[in-house]
Amino acid sequence: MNKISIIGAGMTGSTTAHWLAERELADLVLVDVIEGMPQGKGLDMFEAMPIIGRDVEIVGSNDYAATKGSDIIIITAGLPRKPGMSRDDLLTANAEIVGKAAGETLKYSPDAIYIVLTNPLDTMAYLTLKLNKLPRERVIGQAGVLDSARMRAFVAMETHVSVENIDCYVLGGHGDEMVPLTRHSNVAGIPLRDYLPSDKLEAILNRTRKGGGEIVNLLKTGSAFYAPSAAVAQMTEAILKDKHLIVPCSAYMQGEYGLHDIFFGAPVKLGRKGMEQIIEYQLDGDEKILFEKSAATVKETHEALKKLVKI
Ligand code: TXD
Repeated sequence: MNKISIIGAGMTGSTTAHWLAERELADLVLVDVIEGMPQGKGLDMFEAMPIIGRDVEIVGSNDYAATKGSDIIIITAGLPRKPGMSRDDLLTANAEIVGKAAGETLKYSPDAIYIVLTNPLDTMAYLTLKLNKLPRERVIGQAGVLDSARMRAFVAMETHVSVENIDCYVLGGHGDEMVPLTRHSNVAGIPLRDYLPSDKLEAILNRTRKGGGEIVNLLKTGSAFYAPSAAVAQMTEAILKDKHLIVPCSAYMQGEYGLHDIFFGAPVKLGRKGMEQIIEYQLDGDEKILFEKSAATVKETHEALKKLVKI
């Protein structure tokens, strides 16, 4: 059986475990700093397994030793946003938490692939890669699957077409400058910008960019977790089953899209080695401008991180 450790057993971490257990993909370990909480959630979830008929072990711990020998480490530890906060406002607090989680887990699972969720996402993935000195194949940030799913959901609401017929690609950084692509996104093969009138399309793009904030404002405490954890479960399955699935993820750029030394959202092929390939779309002039703007914002946060942590 494969083994997956989820660091941070809060809303996103525990819901990720839930989706993963249903898929019977791996034994699961939940780690959190709160005493008893990951143990309680792990036991409760394991007690559901006889009902749904899945043979996976699920345990919780406050000790990183429990993560020993993991194939995949999922990092969701850290503070979520409150209404009015940007993802970047979380940088100082979460850099410390993610730095610790990355370092401690590597001691017990030197070969693991990391999927990072904690915000500010692109920069936390960058921190994990740099601190742990890992090859770029082994660190992937989750953002694009979620942002694209939000866009797909909004298109489905507008068009009354099955969500399965709708493919969307939201690339760039996981912030307000993310780049929803309308030429590459489509409804049953018809490019979105041909399918929807421009005002409706523009409204969907705006709602997508602010999709995370919309949930934060509704929940008042905490941020989205169902769709984010479904996204990470899809990525995890693609890796463990060596599917070579192309989905938008945050990956470390080494020249792709003209970018260097930055985590950035792009279509990425996921398989057993982790991030197997970054797919480069042909971008038109307008799309290039949006990419550059988004990359500049992510770079700024990477630079702010470098002032906080020696990497
Ligand atoms: O798309 C994405 N990338 C995201 C990112 C989608 C959803 C959530 N996203 C981010 O993940 C969010 O902005 C936060 O930065 C993290 C966690 O969000 P979540 O909603 O799960 O927050 P919770 O419910 O507060 O859970 C965080 C848990 C909580 O139980 C803390 O006790 C724990 O993290 N925590 C720690 N665990 C282990 N080790 C340390 N040091 C630690 N510190 C806090």
